[in-house]
Amino acid sequence: MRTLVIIPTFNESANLELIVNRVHTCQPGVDILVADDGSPDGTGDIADRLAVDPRVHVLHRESKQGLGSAYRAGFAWGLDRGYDVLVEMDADGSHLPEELERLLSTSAAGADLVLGSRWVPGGGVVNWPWHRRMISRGGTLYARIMLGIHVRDATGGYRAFRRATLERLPLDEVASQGYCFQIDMARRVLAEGMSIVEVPITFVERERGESKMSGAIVREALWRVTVWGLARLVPRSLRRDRTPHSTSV
Ligand SMILES: Nc1nc2c(ncn2[C@@H]2O[C@H](COP(=O)(O)OP(=O)(O)OP(=O)(O)O)[C@@H](O)[C@H]2O)c(=O)[nH]1
Ligand SMILES: [Mg+2]
Repeated sequence: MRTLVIIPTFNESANLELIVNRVHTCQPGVDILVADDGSPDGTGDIADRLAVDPRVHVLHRESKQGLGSAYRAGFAWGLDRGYDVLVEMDADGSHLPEELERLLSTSAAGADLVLGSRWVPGGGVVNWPWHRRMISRGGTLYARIMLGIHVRDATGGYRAFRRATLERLPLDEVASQGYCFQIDMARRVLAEGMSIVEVPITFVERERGESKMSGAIVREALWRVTVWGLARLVPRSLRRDRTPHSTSV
């Protein structure tokens, strides 16, 4: 199995080398793709330097275009090059490379999508303030109710997709940009009748660099989940019929 770990970066100069080395210490056989959005702090240059190791690759994009867009570009890059498993991992050390083995073995056992989950027995968070816990748990609860998806951690970003899973999804149609991207991908996997398996992870709050979490990212998720949920929950008969065959007087 050829595995690609995709690490999106924006201003992660204090973290990138550490995380790349940790991944290769834990999993020497995996390749890494750093998807950098023109970080002003020089993260892209660090990635280029790390790419003297043939297992490290870099995708440079000119400007900050969002996490969802970075992952879509990373998936396309990995699918084009024949990888069997594509992993999402943050650069800031929140996703422990030491736990990657658990995701990979669950993927190899047949899960179409493996979610690293903070909110299943054995999972958890370290050093997270209460408001981040509330956003994470509240976000998943809202997604469960609105979208009818039965996952415990819908917003987490430590995941392993099998190649065939991504090939079945219309990636070009996924418009979510922030953390809503994770909810969007999970709902699409389930809508296609594919399987999600959650494995416990310990999410450690970043120690270096700045978070890109923002009010706009939370609002995007709220808005999109509400729209998708209403489309699912409101009976068709109550929605305005916009089909070309309808007549209105
Ligand atoms: N390429 C790219 N990467 C991004 C973008 N936004 C965030 N990232 C990266 O995505 C990962 C997750 O972002 P974080 O800022 O750590 O978000 P978070 O983990 O929810 O927030 P914290 O817990 O506060 O760190 C990090 O590796 C970021 O550098 C973006 O627009 N483009
Ligand atoms: Mg983070």
